[in-house]
Amino acid sequence: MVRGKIRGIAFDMYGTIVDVGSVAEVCKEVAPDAVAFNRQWRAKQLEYTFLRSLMGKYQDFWRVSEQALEFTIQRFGLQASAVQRRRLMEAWLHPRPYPEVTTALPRLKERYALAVLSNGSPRMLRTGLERTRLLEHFRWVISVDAIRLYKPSPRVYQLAVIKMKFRKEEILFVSSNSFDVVGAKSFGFKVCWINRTGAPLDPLGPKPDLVVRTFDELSMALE
Ligand code: LAC
Repeated sequence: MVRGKIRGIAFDMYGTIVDVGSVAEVCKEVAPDAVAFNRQWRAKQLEYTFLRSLMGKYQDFWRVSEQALEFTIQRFGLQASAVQRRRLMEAWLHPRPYPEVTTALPRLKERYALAVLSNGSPRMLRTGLERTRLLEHFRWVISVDAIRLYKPSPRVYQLAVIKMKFRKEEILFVSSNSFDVVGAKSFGFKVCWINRTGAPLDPLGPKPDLVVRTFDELSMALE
């Protein structure tokens, strides 16, 4: 149970609303083990966000993803043409929502003001949400690009407080990414961890208020 009044819900995008695993389908074009390739690509993408924030050398999530792709191609000893690289990158503009998300969001929208708070660049977020027809459910689409820092910097979560104009205790932050859950809880949000796979939580900080497997379970827990 989440205690206290919640007025708004801010969702992480990649891995939470949309399935990062869907990018693996395009990876089949260049990599024999597309799942391993995609996993490495995603891990490097996140690692580069942490490194760039620490170094104070921000580049947007599209560029970071391109650099992570470059590393991954080399790490796997693969060849990829410019056209194949472009197709791989464009998979981030055609994300696939988790199945229950499309029906759960309209229900949540009836009771709460909804936002996306993501590392994604404004173009990636807008295109992805338009193509999945999810854009209409969100009152705010907030990209870290506005402050040129990545999650889990507290300044990213503060950005949502500024845009949504609720107190941080009135915002429920929802993410499937463990580092994001810990970061948001450490900042002071109420937090729900969407743990679809039964993964362990990174033991770095405070625990989430709520742990569920799907958006449907989240919706039920808030009733
Ligand atoms: C995001 C990353 C964490 O959407 O997936 O912010």
